[in-house]
Amino acid sequence: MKAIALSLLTLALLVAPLAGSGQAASSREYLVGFHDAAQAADKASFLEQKRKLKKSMRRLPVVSAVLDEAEAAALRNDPRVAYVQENVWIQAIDPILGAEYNQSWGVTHIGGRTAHEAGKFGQEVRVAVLDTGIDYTHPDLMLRYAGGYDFVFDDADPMDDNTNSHGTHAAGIIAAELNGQGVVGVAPLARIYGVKVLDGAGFGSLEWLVQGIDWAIANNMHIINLSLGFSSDFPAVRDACDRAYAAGILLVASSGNTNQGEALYPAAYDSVIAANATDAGDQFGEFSSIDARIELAAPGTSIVSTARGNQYLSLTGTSQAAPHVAGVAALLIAAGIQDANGNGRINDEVRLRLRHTARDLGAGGHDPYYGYGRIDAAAALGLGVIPPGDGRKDKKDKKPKKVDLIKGRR
Ligand SMILES: [Ca+2]
Ligand SMILES: [Ca+2]
Ligand SMILES: [Ca+2]
Ligand SMILES: [Ca+2]
Repeated sequence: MKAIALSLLTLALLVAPLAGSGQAASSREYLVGFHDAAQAADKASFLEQKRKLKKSMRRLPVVSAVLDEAEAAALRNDPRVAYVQENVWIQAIDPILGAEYNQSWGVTHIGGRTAHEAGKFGQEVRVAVLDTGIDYTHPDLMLRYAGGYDFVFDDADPMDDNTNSHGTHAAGIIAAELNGQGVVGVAPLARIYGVKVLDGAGFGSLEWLVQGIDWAIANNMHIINLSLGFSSDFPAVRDACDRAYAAGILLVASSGNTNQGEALYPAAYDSVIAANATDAGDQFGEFSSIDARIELAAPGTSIVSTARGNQYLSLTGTSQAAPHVAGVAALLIAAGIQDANGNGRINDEVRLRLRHTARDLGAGGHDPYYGYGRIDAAAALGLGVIPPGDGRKDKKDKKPKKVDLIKGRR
């Protein structure tokens, strides 16, 4: 990928003058520069006697003083004085955050930037990424990472050891830091938990997966992201997902890169949101599934996100779609969505909001390609509608690397 230009903090002048406090209304603060230090010291003591001195610089031949206009004019005519400059406010130039939004086209496309500009960042929402682990040393993830567990090696260190950084990539789509570098996630102030249930090759066992779901329930996760799947309906997984959902957790899973076959489990379960992939033109990702159980569509082609070893990587698949959905869910939870039906949990309300505010695509209403439609963070948060195609600045696609952990092959 192209290099990310780091924005520099530089200073810009504003034009708001600072009135001298406690002085006559016509008095203002000035910086007075001299040609040499002796002149400055001489004038400093004079101004101090007149109680007009503010500060004497230690090394520079400069004093600051509160002066009226006549005094300032007199100093300007003094041959010892190099300049008389009114004091004004200055301000840091904001980092060029647009670069992150250009990299993260999916985040921008679904209204993520609109959400962020409205102060919606998914603050403090707990998202468990059940995957190959997370490279929590990545500068775009290290502040977002909040813990986790490794059920593959049975230890508390869920470092990602997957060649394609599968879990690290999903984590970045959900919550990569809005820090002026790299990419930005949908919910860049969410808390990310790495729950490693897949090994470095992308394979996992049912036991690891069930343990991972159990961990998420025990640790009060709000959301579980499952960029994984299989064609068999295993009662152990079904029961674990149903119980997690009943416990109030929102579960999002990739439908599977089945090339228009049936959706995989756990996405196909009622208790889990099945996410299909769309491209920057809201077209169906042809590798996705076609199934009446598809619930939502989300960006999943040529998605640039975090990779192991301080890298960024473009990946394509339904594995990239699910984390976009999880991110929007985090925005809604942080925004304080209410338990409207009074059943003691909000995951059902979040789910309905995601459906009702999705942009309907393809055949009218729910359909087996896009489900209820492509997710829209701005609409879900009631922030209005962004123009279609927004944020897709660089049309020149990088060659997508297809990752297919869903089907257990690479
Ligand atoms: Ca970033
Ligand atoms: Ca489902
Ligand atoms: Ca509820
Ligand atoms: Ca439709």
